[in-house]
Amino acid sequence: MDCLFCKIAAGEIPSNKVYEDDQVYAFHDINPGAPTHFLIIPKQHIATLNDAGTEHQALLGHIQLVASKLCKEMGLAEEGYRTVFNCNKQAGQTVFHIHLHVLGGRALRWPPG
Ligand code: IU
Repeated sequence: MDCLFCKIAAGEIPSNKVYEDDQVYAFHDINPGAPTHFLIIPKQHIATLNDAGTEHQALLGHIQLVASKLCKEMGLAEEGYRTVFNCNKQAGQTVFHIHLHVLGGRALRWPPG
């Protein structure tokens, strides 16, 4: 499969790694939207959130818990941070391998644009 994020997770394309375990890989976004902006991706290819099913329930929960764990370690937890899955065109999804955006380090506006 020709998927950029599969290649990043496999270490075939370099990235600025934040965290890795048997299920997920996290790396700094190349075009950060906040002082801290990293992505958490499953090692397993799932194109969009629409393609996730009950078999991915634990994996999706794991991704969210990795986000909070890393934010605590980075000192972002007290001030706060945001986690976002963009799904498909109108949400601005550009890479079709699900990724949880984690943004922090500044006040974030709501609702997002
Ligand atoms: P989106 O939700 O699909 O729009 O997010 C894709 C993100 O992936 C976006 O923030 C890009 O800056 C980021 N990204 C990256 O970190 N490394 C890459 O090689 C590519 C995109 I292409």
